[in-house]
Amino acid sequence: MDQLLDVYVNVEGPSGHNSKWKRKRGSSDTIYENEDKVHAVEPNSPAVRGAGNVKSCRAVAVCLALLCLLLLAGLITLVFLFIQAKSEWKMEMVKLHNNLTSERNKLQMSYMNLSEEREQLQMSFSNLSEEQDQLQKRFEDITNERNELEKRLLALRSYGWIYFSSSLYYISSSKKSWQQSRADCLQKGADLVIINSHEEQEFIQTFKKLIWIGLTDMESEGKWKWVDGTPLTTSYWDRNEPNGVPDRDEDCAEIKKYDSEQSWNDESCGLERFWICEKLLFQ
Ligand SMILES: [Ca+2]
Ligand SMILES: [Ca+2]
Ligand SMILES: [Ca+2]
Repeated sequence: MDQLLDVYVNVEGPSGHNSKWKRKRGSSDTIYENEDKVHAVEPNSPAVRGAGNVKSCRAVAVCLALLCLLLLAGLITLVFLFIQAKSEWKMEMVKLHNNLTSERNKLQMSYMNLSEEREQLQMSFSNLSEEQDQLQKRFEDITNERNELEKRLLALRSYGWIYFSSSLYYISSSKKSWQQSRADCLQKGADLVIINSHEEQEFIQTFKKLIWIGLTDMESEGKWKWVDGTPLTTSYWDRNEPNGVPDRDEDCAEIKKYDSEQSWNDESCGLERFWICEKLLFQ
């Protein structure tokens, strides 16, 4: 019997059926007393488990609340960072837009300057082309003139004319008076030679003849003039020349001492001498 009581002591009654359980057992109050004792100290009883569940629920709630706070703080942080990043992005975009606008304006200005320079270069090129055409035409005209002069020179050489220092000279092969000599030159479109330089003086002397030159004082004794009316400035008179006085009537100049630089002599105009005509190429 003691063993049986020990068995009931260790048996847990089904929940909600305490009265039935008590009827079946009905033989011993000791057993029920032990049963109450068992319900008072059982750690796995529903009351104990309910209290534990409440504590667990509270802990879970606290944890969930903390987790929500953390999530909320993280979300706020993310929103703040997003707004800040968006603001910085907008500022960067504005800055980039301003830089692009400035670069575009510079490029437009450079393009305009280059366009103006191109137009100026085109204008200069056109002007240079026109000048080149004019120079080319001028060159062709000068070439034609030179060719024409060469032809005329060749033709004049065939008639006894000689070219020297921008003039043509005709040396006669016969002798005539000073007036007749000059008339012959005028008929040829020239005149008696006028000696303008030392080189021309030396050139005339190379013919080594007694030659009339275009110098006379027949209009006014002692006032020597060239046939073009210009007064005598540089002279090459021989020593003691001119010695024509009124009674000797020497009013025309000739080359006499052609071996000497001072070769001029005044002589009577009626005497016959060779003569030299001079025709300027450029008058
Ligand atoms: Ca001359
Ligand atoms: Ca004289
Ligand atoms: Ca004389």
